[in-house]
Amino acid sequence: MKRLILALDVYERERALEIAECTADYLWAVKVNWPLIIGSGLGIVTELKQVTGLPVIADLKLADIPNTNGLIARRVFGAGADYVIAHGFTGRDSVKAVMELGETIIVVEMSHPGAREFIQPATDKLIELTNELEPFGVIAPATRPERVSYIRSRLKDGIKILTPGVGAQGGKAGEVLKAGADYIIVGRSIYESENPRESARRLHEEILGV
Ligand code: BMP
Repeated sequence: MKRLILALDVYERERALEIAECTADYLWAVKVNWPLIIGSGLGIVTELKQVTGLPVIADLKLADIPNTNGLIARRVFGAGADYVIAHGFTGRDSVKAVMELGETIIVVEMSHPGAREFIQPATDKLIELTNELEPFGVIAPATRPERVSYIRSRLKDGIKILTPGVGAQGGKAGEVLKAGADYIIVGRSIYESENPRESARRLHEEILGV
């Protein structure tokens, strides 16, 4: 089973397409974030889908009023994105505005140290919101497997857990999958490596071994 998501945080269109194409065999999906959209335009979503045949996750971390979230999400789903990531802290109405347009992933906790300041204290409420709205999945930190276990234990069955933070941020694929993650999100350890295909293959093997 494929459980690896490539975080394609480069600016350049050609580099992005090249890395996505050569790693696609080992991926479940490709995630695009602001750097790639700013550098290459929204059309990259459509192109990545054509080149890889994989789902594309638009990691926009939408955090606005419902109308603005909806205006953004409509265009991004329209470009072919299969999933859009939204923050939950802006409230149910803002998240629902995205969910009405397509499959949504809600941030319930982040992987960086600063997440402890404001996001982690709100995780329980964000889990509650998620269980009520039942989106496709949530973002949780691969850098803190114990938090992934905690989130898993409180999340409704069927809601997927996607975890960034493996590799460059210090998280370990095996540990976070054992803690309950469904997918791992990896960026720099793949796209900055000398051989992105080989790096993706190794991570895929590690996943299969769990
Ligand atoms: P990297 O493997 O290079 O650290 O990339 C991780 C990716 O996941 C980046 O696109 C980052 O924006 C995203 N991400 C994260 O690292 N932590 C989070 O809590 C949420 C994220 O979306």
